[in-house]
Amino acid sequence: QLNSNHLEPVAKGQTEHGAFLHVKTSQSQVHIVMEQRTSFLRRGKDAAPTIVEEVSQPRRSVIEDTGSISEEIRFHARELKNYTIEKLVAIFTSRDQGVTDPDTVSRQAISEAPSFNELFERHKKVWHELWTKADVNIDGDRFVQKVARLHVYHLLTTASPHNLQIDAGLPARGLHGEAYRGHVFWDELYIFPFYFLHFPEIARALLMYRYRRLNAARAYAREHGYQGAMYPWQTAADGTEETQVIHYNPVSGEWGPDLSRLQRHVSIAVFYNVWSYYSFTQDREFLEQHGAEMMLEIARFWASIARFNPSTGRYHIEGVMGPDEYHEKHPDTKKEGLKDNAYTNIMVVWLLEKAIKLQNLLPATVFNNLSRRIKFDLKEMEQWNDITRKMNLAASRNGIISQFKGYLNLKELDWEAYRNKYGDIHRMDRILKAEGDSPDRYKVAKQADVLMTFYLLSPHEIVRILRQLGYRVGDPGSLVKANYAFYEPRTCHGSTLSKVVHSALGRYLESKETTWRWFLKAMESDIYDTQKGTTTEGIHAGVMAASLSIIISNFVGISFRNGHIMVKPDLPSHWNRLSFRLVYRNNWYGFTVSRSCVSVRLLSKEGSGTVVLGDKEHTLTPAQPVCTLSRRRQDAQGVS
Ligand code: IFM
Repeated sequence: QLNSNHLEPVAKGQTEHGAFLHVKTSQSQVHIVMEQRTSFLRRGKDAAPTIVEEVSQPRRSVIEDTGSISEEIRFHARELKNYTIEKLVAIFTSRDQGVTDPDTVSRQAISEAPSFNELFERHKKVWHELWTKADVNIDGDRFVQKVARLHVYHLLTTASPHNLQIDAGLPARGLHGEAYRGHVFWDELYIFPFYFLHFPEIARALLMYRYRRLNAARAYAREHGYQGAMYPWQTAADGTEETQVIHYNPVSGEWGPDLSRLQRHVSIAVFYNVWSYYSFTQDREFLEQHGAEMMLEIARFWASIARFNPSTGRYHIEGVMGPDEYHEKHPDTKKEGLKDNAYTNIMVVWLLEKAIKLQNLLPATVFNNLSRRIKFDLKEMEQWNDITRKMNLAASRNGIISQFKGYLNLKELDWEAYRNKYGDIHRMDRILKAEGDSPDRYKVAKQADVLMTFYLLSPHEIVRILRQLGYRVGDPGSLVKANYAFYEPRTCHGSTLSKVVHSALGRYLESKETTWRWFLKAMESDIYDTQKGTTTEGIHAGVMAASLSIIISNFVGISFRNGHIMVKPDLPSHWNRLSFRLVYRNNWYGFTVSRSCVSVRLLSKEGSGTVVLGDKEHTLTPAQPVCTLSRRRQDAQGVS
């Protein structure tokens, strides 16, 4: 029952060369003008098309309806002759830069437009440039090759170089349908690495969407009694909270409360993306003028929501939800939200440490000016530092990090019984609620939550943070293995995002099989519409982009450390060869990985970069642009 009619007619009519249609969006009042030119051509077999109005005068008429216009062309066709009708449309909106009257501009554009053939040549050239930067070429796997390109294509039709000029975020479901009303979520966390590695300028433009909504995030924090900036779970044009408050359950046919706005962790994602963008690009201008301000304000928010409890001697965060959307509150309480969600608390420690670093990272004048502008006092960092040592994590047993306070005491779900009864149990929340029960009572998750921490931080980093907080933990490898073994079987994977997280973690489990199994499920998500109907409402941009990241991070084994590119390939055994390009810290590199050899080439004409292949460090320069590692040496170095 959503209103799917978003356009109001303004004007339309016939023109000398075709027709035009002027509409405006019903809420935001953006004017959109489409001006059409139709030419009637006859194409000889080899000859270029020529305008042949004189040969057989076509009769044109327009058909008008409310908010629509079309053209009808009648002519006498001769048997065995080819005819071409060329329709060009110019589209301008009142939001285009340098345009005050989209009517005039579109009319002028269409009258000056060259032929379709010429436009098509330009179009191909632009796409060729995009593909050169983003393509991944896989020999040995037709399915993955096809789907990887499908994913690249849909990401680029959602956010492309056009985004540099417009104030737009990246909607979780692309620009392809009405799912989630085009809202922007934390899914950026999964999507941005694609842009960091192939189009950092687009990533920057998307981050600017967040920066322009920093004031709205400040207001949202204040509205809830916090300091700094709290980004809303779902956001659209003006940066205010857009999350629905009721949720339809198709299993029961009833509406119920929706608390998902308590996913305050979206502010962790914004911080993480700003920091990652800076690490990938070293774009100091962005950091100094925009990024640092977002980071400090987000850190302030987390420091204000974390409350010190003198009786535990620790900081706690309450009233939030983790990425697992099934748990909305503790069972048998009315209070909304959870206490001490591990993903949130660990990531907050990580981000506060990064925010503290800003003081030394920024030039003193920049830091001081910014502090003055946002009334930042260095004493705040003392408290942040205290939190990084005393943040609470709910008690853990046998190396299992408890998802939140009380999680380990929840009931086990009878998975077999539900599988037998319902078959598809991806949405256990809806099933349990329809039965008058609640997922809050069970160890059942929609998607990776504790494991999400391992998607963003390395197991070493997590162990370091846990030890710093005073928790006894074993070695990083055992920690990730134990938590995967515990949480994966208790997860429904009701979100496509869950699949990429579980695939990515395969690298720490030393399990090629795990990586591959989840990777395939991720690749199948949209092309097969595995959620049965959700793809028709819009693509899943998160899984599309993150599946491409798995190719780079897991199969080619690329990671970035201290400005170096580390490469440890682990290709699926049936892949013969893989090649692609990426940009890191302003230098473009070309990678070719085959069964017998890995080679990396510096493509930029200036600059230099360090690549670590196997255990050997190579400095690539324009004079010495290539490094290679042969299969024999890979084997000797234990690279599979
Ligand atoms: O942001 C996600 C969330 O993690 C799971 N449900 C769908 C949202 C939008 O993709």
